[in-house]
Amino acid sequence: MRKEKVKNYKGEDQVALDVLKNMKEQGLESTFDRYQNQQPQCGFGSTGLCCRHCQMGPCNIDPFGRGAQTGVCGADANTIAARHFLRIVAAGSAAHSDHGRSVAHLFISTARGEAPGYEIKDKEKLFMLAEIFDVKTEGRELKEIAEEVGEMGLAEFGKAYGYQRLVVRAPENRQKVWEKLGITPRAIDREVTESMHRSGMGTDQDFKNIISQASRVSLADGWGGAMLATEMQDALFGTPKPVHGKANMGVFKKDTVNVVVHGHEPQVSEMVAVVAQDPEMIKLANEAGAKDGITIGGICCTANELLVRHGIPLAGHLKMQELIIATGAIEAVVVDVQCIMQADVDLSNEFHTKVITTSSKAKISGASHIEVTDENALAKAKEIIKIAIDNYGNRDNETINIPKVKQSDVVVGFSHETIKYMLGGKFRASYRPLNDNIINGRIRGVAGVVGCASSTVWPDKRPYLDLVKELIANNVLVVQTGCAAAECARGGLMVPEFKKYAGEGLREVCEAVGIPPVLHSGSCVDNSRILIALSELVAEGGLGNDFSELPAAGTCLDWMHEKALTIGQYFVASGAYIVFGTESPVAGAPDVHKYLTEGIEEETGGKWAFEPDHSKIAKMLIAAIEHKRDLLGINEKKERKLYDMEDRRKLEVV
Ligand code: SF4
Ligand code: MSK
Repeated sequence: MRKEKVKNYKGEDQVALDVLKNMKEQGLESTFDRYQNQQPQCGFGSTGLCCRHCQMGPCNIDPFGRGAQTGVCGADANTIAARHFLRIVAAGSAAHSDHGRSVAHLFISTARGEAPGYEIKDKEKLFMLAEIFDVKTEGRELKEIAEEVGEMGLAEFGKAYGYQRLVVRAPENRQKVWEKLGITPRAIDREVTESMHRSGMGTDQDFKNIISQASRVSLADGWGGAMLATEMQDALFGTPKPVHGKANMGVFKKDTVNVVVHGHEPQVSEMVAVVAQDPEMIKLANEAGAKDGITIGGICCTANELLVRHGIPLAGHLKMQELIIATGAIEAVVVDVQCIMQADVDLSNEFHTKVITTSSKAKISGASHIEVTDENALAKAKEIIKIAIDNYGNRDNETINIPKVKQSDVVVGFSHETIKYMLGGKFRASYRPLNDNIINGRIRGVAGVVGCASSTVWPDKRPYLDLVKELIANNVLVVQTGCAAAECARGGLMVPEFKKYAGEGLREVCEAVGIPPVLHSGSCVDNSRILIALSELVAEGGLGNDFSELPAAGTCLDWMHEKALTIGQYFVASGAYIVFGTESPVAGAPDVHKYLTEGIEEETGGKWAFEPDHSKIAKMLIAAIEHKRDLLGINEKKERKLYDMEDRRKLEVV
């Protein structure tokens, strides 16, 4: 391992700072050091002005107009930046959708009885999917229905003709907008392939046309691959319902065998979690000296999946993965796909920790590989847990440093079905109360605060906590997914008691309904839940006839993965206002930037904003929500008190 001078840190996340201090004393580097070591990063790349799509390049465009204004082939800044944007969005779509494909395969294996340990847990969800896919249910056995639904789901990836079936869940007016623009998504794989084709040398060279494909490939994710992943996972593992859990690094104990599950696809981690509760395994752990048994703690979206369905503790998000390993108390890090830092392996070698890869798609040099398939998952999960138990005795007790931090309690699991149920009860499940409270102004609107928490920002600041506090203080209901949700869970924002920090109107509604003002809806693919919740708001009536009319907006502060840009683009293409807390990835091409932040609104009804000053973002979202309220004619005349930064600082995080 490269041991370089580690920077001094100051910041607000004491838990992380304690571990970072310890790492510094041991001469261990972290993602934060590597980020510093990369400075200054390439200005051409970060503003979208670098093209290496053919071997005549790489080509750069001089943003100051002094040097080259075209690539060797004549491609200008707009073409190069738009292609760059499209390839990011296509890659994000590919990642989410390949996840969805794995779930569809597991769904079919489970239906055929070829995947021991898995079962179809949520029959209502299965029947919902059967209805959308026109699969007959009457007089048929469940496994037959499930197999056909699985096949239909799988066909969405590669079918030769037609459009994504799940788009029928969008409001009718929205479907018409897509039809008019020619961006209704076809087969998922086709959209990804066409994106790669169009963005290659010498094909699509009209930036608006390129961005329109970015819309279509992103919609193939939001209303295709990601939505299929969410719904099929719900059918397999259960649709999330409110559940108590814990969040933060201290979930791991000195006297337990500690296993981290990390990545995105819950197939492996579901089995690992089941096996960890097996009395035989607990006995083995006890015999190995771990008197309190086995602890499973999650990182990234695998963590979110387990937390929202089973209340299994969430240890942290993306940028905490190394800090968790550096506690020296982790026997095994079991990873599946996406957001796994290669550096985890080197760091683990400084301790007794074993990194175990499980997917044929994601091996890491130096890690152990145990290939998990639908058929062998149960057996392999046992093998993995036994490896972790055997490794417990190899700990160096002197280097163990689990931060002494109070775990944050959380109440999570707010799927759109749950929200509907909580609003109206079992027999009158409906979004009506939410619509009414938005119309009467108690709740001003809804904000999605989602996506990554990257090494570019923290631990100097915890911007998600500030943002969410400001939003709820201004009576905006917050819905979260991904690492943004993990950060707010760690920060103690996801308990009903947190409603005391909400504005009066939102607080009253939360009290009446029994929900926190900050709703954890799941992982990155579960942004599809937000799309469906918004469809429900439109269908319920009184808030316009399309997403673009709703008093709603979304944000991701420090996005990292390509998937985040894809999510942003499918919301923009669905009619939403989306603010990302970074510089524009197409800043070097002012025409493309202007189109994404202004012109595209005339077409899709949604638009982007990029604002690196995070302290401004709550106000931008609130202003957008109030603007939509004005247009709907539901804004009352009386003056409202807007909480500003000063007021917000007075709010304490529990
Ligand atoms: Fe350069 Fe054009 Fe090739 Fe891109 S496609 S690397 S701009 S020559
Ligand atoms: S894990 S994609 S850092 S949210 Fe979904 Fe977190 Fe972003 Fe990975």
